[in-house]
Amino acid sequence: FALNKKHPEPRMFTYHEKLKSSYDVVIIGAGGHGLAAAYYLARDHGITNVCVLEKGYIGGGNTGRNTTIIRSNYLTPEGVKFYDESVKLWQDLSTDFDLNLFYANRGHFTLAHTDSALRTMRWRAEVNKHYGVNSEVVGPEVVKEAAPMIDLSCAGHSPILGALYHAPGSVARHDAVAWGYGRGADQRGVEIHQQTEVLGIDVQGGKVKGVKTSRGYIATNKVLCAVAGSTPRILKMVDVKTPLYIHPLQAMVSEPVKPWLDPILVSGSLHVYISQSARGELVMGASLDPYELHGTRSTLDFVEGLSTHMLEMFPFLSNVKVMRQWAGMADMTPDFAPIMGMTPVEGFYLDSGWGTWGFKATPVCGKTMSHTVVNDAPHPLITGFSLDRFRNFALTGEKGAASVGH
Ligand code: FAD
Ligand code: PYC
Repeated sequence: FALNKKHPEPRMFTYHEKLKSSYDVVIIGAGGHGLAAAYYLARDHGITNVCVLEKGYIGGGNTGRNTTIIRSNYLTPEGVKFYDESVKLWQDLSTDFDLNLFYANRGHFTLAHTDSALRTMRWRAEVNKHYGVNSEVVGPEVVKEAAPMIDLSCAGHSPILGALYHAPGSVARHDAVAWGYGRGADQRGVEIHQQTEVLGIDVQGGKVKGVKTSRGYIATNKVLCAVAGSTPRILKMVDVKTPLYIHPLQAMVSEPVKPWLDPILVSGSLHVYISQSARGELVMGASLDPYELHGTRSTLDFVEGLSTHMLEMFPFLSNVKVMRQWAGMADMTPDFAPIMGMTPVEGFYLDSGWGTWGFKATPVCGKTMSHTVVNDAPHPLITGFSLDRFRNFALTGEKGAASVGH
């Protein structure tokens, strides 16, 4: 047996035996957001003395647990502009990384079963069009044309009156996104340390001085926290208060079946959504669990409720088997918009409040947070998402566009 000496470089990531004693920037969390920030810090700003610390493995948090829906049909001007920028970045990522992300443009329907839901769809469509985003309200016949297997009456009790149709709606392979950003950052000199937990943050005189980890102390003046469902634990270390609360969000997939569903469908009233993956699995989810819990337990109650409503829309699925179910910890905000940018602690930057909606934002978060860390000022696209908004009563209300029931 002979090793292939032509390719001595690692296939994906370099293993670093030791942490350095200091870095220019320390990023906590090797999910999509932390790795994207590392990637753009290196690629766009030339800052490579950076480490990403991950207590588990790359993409093992919500990045590897989500249902991969990408869209920009939000409700507020701040949201629409921000997510639209992300959708544009998504379209080039596979080429950028030289890695197939299975990015698939499918079209996205948010089904309306009541007059009041239709009114919100019209509102969203108008805001979207105003900012150049392709969304429009359509009748039930368009839904039937796009998904012929659907029962438009939903078992007779929740007839579909129309939908918000968003042509750019897409799906992608979620863990490949983390790998692509991670590999791109690694190739540019960023160090990724898995199995390395942040245990404390050294703050002196209101400024970040270093980070205590399970593998030793690191000196640094800049820390970016991108840990989604673990954000409250990190915030305790710097004594910063936010209105974040953690709820489980569950999902499940079926056994693979032949392709029959092109678009992504979300039902507001039935509180379920579905798409079909490149492998043929039906990827399905429901509402947030109604209790606060810092855990990733998945429940029978969830599978039963979701299956019941799914069969109301698609009765022919009654013999299709459920293969896997799981949960992630969603870091929810009161207004369903993220919390991004600077904090009262100098050198501590926050990328959080991603709740049930942050996968689609991965590229734009990397772009805007790297800019914010480098310039010590929030990127213009994230000023509506500052922590201050809760003190100033200037919320960015996105609940009507959250897609998942609450
Ligand atoms: P994560 O991927 O969670 O990464 C954070 C990382 O930080 C983790 O790997 C964790 O191990 C690490 N970490 C935590 N504490 C520490 C510590 N002390 N030291 C070191 N490392 C630490 N969004 C959408 O846009 N579309 C969807 O369809 C969608 N569906 C979803 C479905 C489900 C079931 C769930 C749970 C979420 C869904 N989301 C969706 C939301 C989306 O998954 C998240 O908002 C997004 O993945 C957050 O990415 P992240 O990189 O910020 O966090
Ligand atoms: O943000 O589109 C979304 C979404 C769908 C399911 C979970 N999040």
